Amino acid sequence: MKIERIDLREIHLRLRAPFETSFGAVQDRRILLVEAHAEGISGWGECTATEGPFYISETIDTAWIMLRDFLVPLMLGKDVESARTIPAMLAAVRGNGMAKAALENAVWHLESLARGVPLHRLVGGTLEEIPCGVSLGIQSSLERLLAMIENELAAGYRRIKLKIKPGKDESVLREVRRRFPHITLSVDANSAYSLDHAAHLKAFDDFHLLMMEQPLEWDDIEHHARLQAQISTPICLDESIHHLRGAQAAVERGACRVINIKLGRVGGHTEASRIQTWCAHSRIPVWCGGMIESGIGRAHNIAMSTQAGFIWPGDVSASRRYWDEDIIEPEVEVTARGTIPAPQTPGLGYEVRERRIEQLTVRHEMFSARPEPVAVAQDFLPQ
Ligand code: OSB
Ligand code: MG
Repeated sequence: MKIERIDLREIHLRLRAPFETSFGAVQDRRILLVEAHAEGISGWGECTATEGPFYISETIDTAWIMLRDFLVPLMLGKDVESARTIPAMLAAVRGNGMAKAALENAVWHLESLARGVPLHRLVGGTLEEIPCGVSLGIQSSLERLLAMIENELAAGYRRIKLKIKPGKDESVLREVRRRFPHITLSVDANSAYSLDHAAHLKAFDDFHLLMMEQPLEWDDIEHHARLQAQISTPICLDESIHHLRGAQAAVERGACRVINIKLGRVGGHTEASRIQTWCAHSRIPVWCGGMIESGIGRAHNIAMSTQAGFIWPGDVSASRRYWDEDIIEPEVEVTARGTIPAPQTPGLGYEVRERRIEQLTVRHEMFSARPEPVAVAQDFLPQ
């Protein structure tokens, strides 16, 4: 497939309710979409960078610049036999995994359409359906949080994850556990604590959490290893993991017992697959994290999660939990058993609603491969 054209678009999409983590709240999402064209068809990827550099260092605007000035030029006009070769083509650019993933994943989608197979099969997925959990933002009232949990359990979700930060943690967890003694419960701190809080975090052992996600610094391995040695709750790393080598180092150092794989953070389907394969071999559970994606990112997450290493429920949930109207058709729905069936049609398994995307677009740049120099052109030069 020769990559003939790449489009970058920014759309604005409003969440049904604000989503609050330890690093801030968001309601109006700015989402960067990448569309890659070849042979008369196109594939879509979503950049999962947030509006500000508060989760990891990338933002939607840094990703746009990286794509425009460095990554798109490396791909345009290139003949790509398989999307799996893309990380090597982009290797000269350091970091910027979310920008790279948006581009690589668009080509994975394109390739799945060209080959006429579902994307999840192309990336190596074997599961017929994926187990789903929900991530609940920090709430101003405990009553409200308890009602939300009740509601998500009734909808069938298999794991509840609560966002926490200092002051919004132990007392909340105690009440949630009192009300729901047996549910599968986890917490995510998004780096809100330091090793000085070790004794405080040790007290969470009493809550029998499935895991504690990224309690310490966003780029750390060592402090997490020291914390894990003191607590019995398994630590799950999110922000700290950017590639297979990092995942191996973290596991071998004892910094975590679980890994959250996010497609954007690890740079795309190719690296995500490598990490899940190694973790499955090493008996490290992995699960798919979310970045409050639109339907395009959500569909890629579903495809990734059908690989056999993804044994714990992920943060991939129904479109309607986030959006009044998604940008794919049908929207992502979750069964009463808390699962999403892997779609069986070629490509993402969901149609991209291009007219709706057009309406939501606030910025659009198009990049075309220069036409091939024509061998006979000199015959037409003036004598
Ligand atoms: O740490 O998992 C996280 C959203 C934004 C930034 C970081 C995180 C999250 C979530 C969202 O937890 C989960 C979802 O998309 O449902
Ligand atoms: Mg997280």
